[in-house]
Amino acid sequence: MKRMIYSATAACLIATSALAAASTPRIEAGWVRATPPAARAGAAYFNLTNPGKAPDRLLGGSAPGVERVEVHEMSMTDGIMRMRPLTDGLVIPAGGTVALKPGGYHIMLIGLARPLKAGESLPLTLRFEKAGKVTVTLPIKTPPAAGAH
Ligand SMILES: [Cu+2]
Repeated sequence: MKRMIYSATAACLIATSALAAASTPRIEAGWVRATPPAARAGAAYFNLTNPGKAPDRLLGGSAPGVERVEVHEMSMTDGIMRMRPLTDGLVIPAGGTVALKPGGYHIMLIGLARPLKAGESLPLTLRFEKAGKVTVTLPIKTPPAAGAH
């Protein structure tokens, strides 16, 4: 009887890890904005796809040389661009993609130990409610000037 319980538990563990692998969020077209020398904060952008059958939530993360990694939303309120941290995280629907891009959702890199230099890269670890931690290495780039075509 005891043996049967053990094998049932093992089968259950295998099923759970297979499920986790199938629902690991995909991070594509990612980049980090290069910062001027004295900047204390930067931002990262990417397309986030949840291939899983259940919604997941991006909660935050970590990166070397960065004090805090937060999920932010930028929006226009009363004609003013405002930025606010998403304290409950960013929901990614099952099978859906959410774009983190300039002027919208973004990853805020707060408390930079050193500037983010174009041409270098930043390993960014993202923390999800269900999928746990996912690490991606993003290129650091200087975007075209605002308003440029
Ligand atoms: Cu922000």
